Amino acid sequence: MKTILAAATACALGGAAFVAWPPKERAVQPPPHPMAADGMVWIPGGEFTMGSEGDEARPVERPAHRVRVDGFWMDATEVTNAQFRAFVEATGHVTTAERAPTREEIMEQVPPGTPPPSEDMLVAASLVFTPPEAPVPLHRYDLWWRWVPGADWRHPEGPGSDLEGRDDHPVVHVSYDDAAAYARWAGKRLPTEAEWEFAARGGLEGKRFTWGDDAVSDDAPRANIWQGTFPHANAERDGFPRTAPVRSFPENGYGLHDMAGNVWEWCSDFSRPDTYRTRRDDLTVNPRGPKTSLDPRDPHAPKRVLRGGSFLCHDSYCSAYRPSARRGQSLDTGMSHVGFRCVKDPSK
Ligand SMILES: [Ca+2]
Ligand SMILES: [Ca+2]
Repeated sequence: MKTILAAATACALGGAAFVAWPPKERAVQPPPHPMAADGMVWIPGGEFTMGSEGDEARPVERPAHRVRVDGFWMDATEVTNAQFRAFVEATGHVTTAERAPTREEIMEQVPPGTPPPSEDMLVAASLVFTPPEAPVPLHRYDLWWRWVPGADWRHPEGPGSDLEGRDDHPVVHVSYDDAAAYARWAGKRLPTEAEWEFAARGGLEGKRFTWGDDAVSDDAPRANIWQGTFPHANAERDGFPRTAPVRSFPENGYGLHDMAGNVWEWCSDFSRPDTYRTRRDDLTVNPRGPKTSLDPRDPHAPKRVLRGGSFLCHDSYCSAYRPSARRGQSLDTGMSHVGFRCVKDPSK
């Protein structure tokens, strides 16, 4: 739901898996595609181990299991503010965060008997990361997520902020519906989480991170994540306290940037904690996720999967920049660290 409750799920996650390098499929010539020059790269498809049995892996990442995905095109970067602006100017799209929710919309996503929201909740708003001044308990996400009226993709930190100098930063404060609308307009679609994870691994088999097994180091950042002590003291050793321009960090083995960190990315699968446990076959082919979502802690809000972690991830807190890390997010919730990228099927 478009509420602070959605932030509750905060970060979390763990990793490992594999794919031979170079993958055999790499030898296959990518099919011709009119969008190939539009910032997309060819992901050859193949088999890999999805999920993780590693020490950092959360229950939702287990069990690791074999999956095969067909080849597809994928945006080399997260969708930028400039790209999203072109979509809005062409279509007149108004994002979820720019519309005031109705009382009925909110009541649909809370347990029966919940008191109706107050009038001040019925305004256009979004959740903005607002660091506390001192250490706080790490389960108190409500101490660093603030419901800010007027926060939206054009105003990432709320009224008074803008996109000056941020055309090449990833768009944020986009709901699943906004991301899906952009994808349709662009003639693309959102990735399945199997496609996303296969692509994030970049052809590396069984590695903890998109770059291999080398540990995350505050002194040598490999992605736009958090350095220092979360959530009050960001050492900013990577140079970016919030979003970074896309392509600021090295690409992975498939030519993709920021599959670890910067902003979380929407996938098309509904989110359930038992998704992997229901996969009985030795090889699951092109999985598209469950038919409905389930979050036992928040059962009334439909959720889809987010991948990749964000500029708020640190190994002391969530390590969600691992390629197996996954989290559910309610469809109508945008946040200041959530964006997306698109994929496209090869031309027949
Ligand atoms: Ca950073
Ligand atoms: Ca990302």
